[in-house]
Amino acid sequence: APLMEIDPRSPVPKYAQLREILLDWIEESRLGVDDAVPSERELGLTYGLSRMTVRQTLDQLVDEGKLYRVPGKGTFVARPKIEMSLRLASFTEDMRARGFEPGSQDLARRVAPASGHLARVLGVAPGDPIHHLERLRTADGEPMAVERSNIPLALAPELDRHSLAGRSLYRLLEQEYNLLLDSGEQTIEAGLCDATDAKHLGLTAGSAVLLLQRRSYANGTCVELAISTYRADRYQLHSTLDARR
Ligand code: 16G
Repeated sequence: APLMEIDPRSPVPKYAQLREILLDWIEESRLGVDDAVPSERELGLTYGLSRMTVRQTLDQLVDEGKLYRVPGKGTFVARPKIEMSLRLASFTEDMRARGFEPGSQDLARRVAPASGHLARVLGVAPGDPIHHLERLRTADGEPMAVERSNIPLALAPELDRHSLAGRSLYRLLEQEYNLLLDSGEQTIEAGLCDATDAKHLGLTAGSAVLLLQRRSYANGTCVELAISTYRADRYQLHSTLDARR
């Protein structure tokens, strides 16, 4: 393929033209994941651009998560983000389907009485005992999300007796308690990672994250309220859009 050039007469700003060029390199695999992008100086010389312009392009691509910087080393091609599943799938199922090895590390487990708010959300009485499970979820050993699950104790007594290390919670609920999750609702919003989750996820506090709240039901009964923090640098949402008829 012919090398793209910067067209000085184009109405498209130069930094945006360079962005297209670099994205082409990535899409055509001329630059692979973790490959170094030529330095600002080199790019400037090759394309006749000022260093300021080149930096603007690189900054933008870093902000978008297409590239990442290593201080003192340079700028590199980032891995493509994982498309977050918008089905009622378990983390384990979802990661396996993508060819990653799912993992789970217990951060905390306890039983505590439901606050008024939690009771309302779960449809139980305030003060009813609730399992709180806090887990770090990994894909091929890499931290991806912190998931906090709230499950009424009455629905899954002795859940705390079962180890969840390397095990699927949804599977366990199905096998041990006959709770087959069949519907749910979920909100997803942008947020900033707090210091605790940042430590678990290997991020800097204040990094962008996706905050998810999911309520899932088995046969009309709310089984789980999950409040989760997903890495925004590793996940994106994708949906198919049908025109309204
Ligand atoms: C998903 C769920 C989570 C659930 C987990 C069970 C969100 C947004 N989604 O990640 O609520 O606890 O699956 O996964 O948190 P597991 O069966 O692999 O333990």
